[in-house]
Amino acid sequence: MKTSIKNIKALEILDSRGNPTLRVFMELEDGTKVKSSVPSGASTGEYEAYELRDGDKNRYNGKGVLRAVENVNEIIAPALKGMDATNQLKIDKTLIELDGTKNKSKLGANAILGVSMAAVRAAAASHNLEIYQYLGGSEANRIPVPCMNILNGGEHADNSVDFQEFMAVPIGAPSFKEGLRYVAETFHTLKNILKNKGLATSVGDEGGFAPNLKSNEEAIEIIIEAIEKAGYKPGEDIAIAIDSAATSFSVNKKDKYNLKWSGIGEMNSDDLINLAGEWLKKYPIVLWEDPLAEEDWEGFKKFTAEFGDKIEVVGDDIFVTNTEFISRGIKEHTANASLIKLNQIGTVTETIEAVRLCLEHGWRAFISHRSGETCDDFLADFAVAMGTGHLKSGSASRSERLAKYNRLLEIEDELKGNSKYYWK
Ligand code: 2PG
Ligand code: MG
Repeated sequence: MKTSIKNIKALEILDSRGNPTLRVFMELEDGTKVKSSVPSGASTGEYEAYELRDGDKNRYNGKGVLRAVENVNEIIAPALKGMDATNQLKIDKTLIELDGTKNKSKLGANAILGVSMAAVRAAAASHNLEIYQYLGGSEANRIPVPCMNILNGGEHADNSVDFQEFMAVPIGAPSFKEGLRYVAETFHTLKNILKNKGLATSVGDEGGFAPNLKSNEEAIEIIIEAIEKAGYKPGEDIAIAIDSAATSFSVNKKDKYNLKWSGIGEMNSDDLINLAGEWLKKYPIVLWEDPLAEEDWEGFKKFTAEFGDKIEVVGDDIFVTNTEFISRGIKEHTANASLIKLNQIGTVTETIEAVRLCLEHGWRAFISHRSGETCDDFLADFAVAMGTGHLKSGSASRSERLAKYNRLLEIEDELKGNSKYYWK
């Protein structure tokens, strides 16, 4: 068969932080050749699928992925050879069975995801289809609103800001192209403001600025100033989204927090909820991700009860793109959206299942990159295919971030006026 898998091979490459990751090459019988590269997180959830690293301190501080590479070359490749690349369900099921563990710790979710994504890419290419068409069908035309993380803190930066991501969200733009321009201009204006204040304009892992600010709130105020100075109306043209990544400053991953980077110190869940309430009164915030830590189901529920009718409350570390946790969240009203990261669960099929589960229950699904990325732009096509309306891929600097945004520009252009762009 033309679309049968002929060869699979993996290679150890480096991600945007200079840490090893995998690139998987796949060849089909009809001569189609593709490659896919795997991202890697820093503020990871406890129950994410397992990222297999060598642990050999003599190489890359133990972060090598030669075992995962070997698992692709020696175990996965022989098992998948001859299989039809268009049968994604079978491929992903086979990968899950070959691994046999609950969290993909035997072969490594990094090994598995590289192959799973390569199969999608190969099948699409073999049919002369773009990935967003192959996965999303011929009517896939919704381009996601780019939630651009222009100010970095927490574990993604070495500064005094506790909350990990402050995103500019071009909710009032007429198209993706214009939306991207709105927030890229805001990014550049922010740089000038920081410079004029004598603050650092170096960037964090996701390309946003990482200045030492006097408070977490100053991050929002300075972004609002940048939005206005760039000529836009806060809340109308551009709104704000936050990812607290609260697990990273939680002491017990539950209800005790220590805002260590700013030096604010101890807080409990109620303190964080009250703080959010104050900010929501003052600032045009439309989305808040991980306002509380991954084991703080009670806090999350309270937060959602208070603010869920006004804003999108997204669970990242708490749900880890896993339908088991999302189902519990839906039942317990823990949030009203889930973050979606392919490598948190490890196969394309399971990621699509997570998205569907959200949409079927009136939740939103927020498609996301990882803080460690490559220039692979699979995520952009995936977001259009899922049609979930928003994605985050970092800032307007660092090519691994722009690769996704630029791909979305391409897709919007290709759809020749038949695309849709709207916040909700
Ligand atoms: C997050 C992500 C991506 P990381 O917390 O949402 O922005 O960070 O990849 O480090 O988990
Ligand atoms: Mg997050």
